[in-house]
Order: sequence, then structure tokens, then C-alpha cells
Amino acid sequence: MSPAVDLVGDLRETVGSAQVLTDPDLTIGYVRDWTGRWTGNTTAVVRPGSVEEVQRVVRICQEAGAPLVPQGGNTGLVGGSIPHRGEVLLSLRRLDWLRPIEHDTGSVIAGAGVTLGTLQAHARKEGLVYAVDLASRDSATVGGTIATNAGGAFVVSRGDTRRQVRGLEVVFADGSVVSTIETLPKVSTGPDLLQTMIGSEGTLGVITSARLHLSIPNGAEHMVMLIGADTLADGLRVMGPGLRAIEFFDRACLEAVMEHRGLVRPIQGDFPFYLLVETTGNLDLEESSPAVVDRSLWVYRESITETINGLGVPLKLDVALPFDRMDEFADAVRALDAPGAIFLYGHLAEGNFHVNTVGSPDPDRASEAILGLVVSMGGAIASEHGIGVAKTGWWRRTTDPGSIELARRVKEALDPNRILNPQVFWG
Ligand code: FAD
Ligand code: S2G
Ligand code: ZN
Repeated sequence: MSPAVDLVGDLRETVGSAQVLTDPDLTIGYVRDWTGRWTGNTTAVVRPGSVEEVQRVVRICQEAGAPLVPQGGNTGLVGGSIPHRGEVLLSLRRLDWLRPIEHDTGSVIAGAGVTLGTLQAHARKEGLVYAVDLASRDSATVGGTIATNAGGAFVVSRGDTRRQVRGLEVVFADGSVVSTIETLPKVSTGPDLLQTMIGSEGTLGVITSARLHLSIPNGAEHMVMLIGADTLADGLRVMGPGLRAIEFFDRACLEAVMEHRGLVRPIQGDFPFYLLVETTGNLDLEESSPAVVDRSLWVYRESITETINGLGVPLKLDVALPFDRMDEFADAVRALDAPGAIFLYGHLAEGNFHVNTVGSPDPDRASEAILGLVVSMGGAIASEHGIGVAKTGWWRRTTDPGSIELARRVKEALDPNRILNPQVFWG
């Protein structure tokens, strides 16, 4: 970065002094990740209130050669949302405006800083549904969920974030802005290059707003059940028509959540796994299957992340396994000599495990062992949380060279000076 530039002064002039934070007591919430595993440092936290201000901030950083990290709700779990080497932290939370719902196109335009919870309430008010739901809904933002292609519990019935994006407005590293927001419901006018932003984790452009699909509820009565299961394969057999969500968690999760939340045991019996199923159809359940029906059962699944965070700083590995390897993987990961408590939970219909360990004396070694196991079983090193800084090495080792080279050429074209979130993917 060229020392001559009074970067912070220029940023203050652009967004107003109140929207530029440098005091560590004020920036700590922006530079520490949600799990507490990473604490970074920043030259300044900058909070623009409009697309024009985002463009000016990016231009100033570009001219000063000052890297920046875009941030939404800072609920990301792979270390990609915080500045690790003094980067400017560009918070998009103030871009929190929402346009009226367009019933004719079945979509809504939202600023990048709108939280998922606010967007869901906006849709619900008019009898519609925004498909993506995460337990981080009160902080996770439109921009962050697009940048990580967030999944959540309803991917099996409504798709991931990618499936909801109908248009984007993006500020690029040179300060230019491109928008596909004002589009008709169906056009075919060349490649939709802004789709590249989905899952780009702040490394290719800054998402400032999005046009998002809204679904019409299917109207049927949703039933929520908790089912005891001896294997995950048992859960796969339950999947059928009318399925809205099928989540799993193991005995360790259930015991920890009951303890943490002071909840009663929700089902008679003790099982290696529990399936939390939301469905509108009749499940293909054997008569004898131990099951209990009650909407409030979601609390047992949604409390897992906060429960584990309460036990200590967790190592979290979001991975996916082929269906026919899931039980074998669960046994193998527990057999690893990675000490510390192990918790297994996730989204069954995508083979998506969230492997969490707490108390491991060597998290990096545990991470290597677990990701090595995933790859040896034909699995994927990330399923919905992205790569961040946690998995850059594994991303390079396990992604085919052609895709890496293509990603490098796109990065070179869009961010030649590597000022956008430089630690992610390429750090
Ligand atoms: P941040 O954490 O602020 O940023 C995430 C990444 O996106 C970073 O790389 C950042 O640089 C980039 N970014 C953020 N905003 C922008 C923007 N406007 N333009 C360009 N890049 C940007 N994730 C799931 O997929 N499924 C779940 O079920 C799920 N459950 C969760 C439950 C809890 C309790 C918690 C704490 C997290 C959970 N997450 C889940 C992870 C997290 O909520 C998601 O990754 C979410 O998409 C992050 O959104 P955010 O706004 O907090 O983004
Ligand atoms: C979930 C949340 C993050 C985690 O609960 O589905 O994506 O790993 C996760 O606890
Ligand atoms: Zn998840």
C-alpha cells in the first residue's frame, strides 16, 4: 500500500467519519469470526450507505493498493469474512433496504445488507416464502448468503441460494458497477456472467443488491417429526414425496443440546442418530419406528451450533459424502485418534455432514485427518459453508487443475491487483 495516501482520511471523507471505525474496541466485532477461531486485524472498518459510496470506497482502496474484505453478517464459518492481514473491512450491513414485493414476477429486490430473517418476514407478510433458511437468519445477509451459496435445511425441497438468485448488482475491483437487477422473468441474451459471483466469497466483486425468487407456499399442512435411527441409511429410506427437510444429528448433539437448553428428552429410547423430518406427505415409516410429532422439535436441531460454541472454540468441518459412505464415514471419523468431543449433524438429503470437534489440542492436525478421510471416501471438502481461509490448501489439492486455472484467469481478469479478499482461495 502506498504510504502517501491518507487512506483513512479519504474513507472518512467518502462515507462520513461515523462510518469509519479504527478503535479496536469498536472493530473487534468485525475482525473476530463467529466461532472465535480466528481474530484478525483491520486498517479500518468502513460502512458505506449506498452503491455509489461502495464504488468510491473500492476506488480509493484500489488506488491506495489497499486490500479489502467485504462483510455481511459475519456469520461465515471458514474465516473468509474477517481481515487477516490488516485489510480494510467493507461492511455491507447498511445496504439494508427492501423494495416492495413484485407478485407478477414472484420476486423482490433486496440490498446486500438485508438479513435473511427480515427478508423472510417481508415475504411472509404477503403470503410468500423465501426458500433459504439458516439458524443464523437474524444476522446472515442477502450478500453473504449469495457469496457463500448458503444451503440450510430446505435445499432438498426448495434449492440452495443459487436457485433463488434472479439478478444481481455488483461493484467490481475497479469501482465499476454491473447490474442484471432490472431483468424480465425469462431472457436469453448471452451468458449471465454475474452468476459467477454466487459462491465467490467476496473475491470477485462486492454484491450490493439482488433480485430474489419468492415461492408460493404449497398450502399443505407440514408435519415435523423426530425419528430415532440406528443408521443414516435408515434416514435415506424415509425420504419420499412431500419431504420438505430431513436433518440428522447424533446422540452427542442431543445430549449436549438437552443439557445446554434444559430440554427434556424428546423421544423414548436411545439411538445413535436422530432424524428431524418436515414433510407434507406420508413418510415411508415402518409401524414400529420410534417417532414423535411436534413443530417445536426444530429447537433440538437449531440449538446445536450455539450449544457447541458454548462448550469451547469448535473446529467445524462442513463436508459432503456419497450416500452409500455416510455411515462408514461416521464410524471412521469417530475412530480417528483426534481427541476432543466429536459432534456429527447436518442435512441428510445432500450427504452434508457438519463435523464439529471441541477441545482438540491440534485443530489443524484434526482438520487434516478428517478432510483426508472425506477425500479418501469420494467426498467433498465443503458442501455449503465455502472455502474461506480454512480450506485453501485442500481446495487447491482437490479441485481439478482445469477448474483452478479457469478460476485463476477469472480472478486475474476481475481483480488483477488482488485487492478483493486476497486470503480466500488464493491466500
Ligand atoms: P459473512 O460471514 O459476512 O461473509 C461470508 C463470505 O461472504 C465472506 O467471504 C465475505 O467476504 C463474503 N461476503 C459477505 N457479504 C458480501 C457481499 N455483499 N459481496 C461479496 N461478498 C460478500 N450456512 C449454511 O450454508 N447453512 C446453514 O444451515 C448455516 N447455519 C448456520 C447457523 C449458525 C448459527 C451460524 C453462526 C452460521 C450458519 N451458517 C450456515 C453459516 C453462515 O450463516 C453462512 O455462510 C452465511 O451465508 C453467511 O452470511 P453472512 O452475511 O454472515 O456473511
Ligand atoms: C447447520 C451451522 C454451522 C455449524 O447447523 O446446518 O450449517 O457447523 C450448520 O454449526
Ligand atoms: Zn448446515
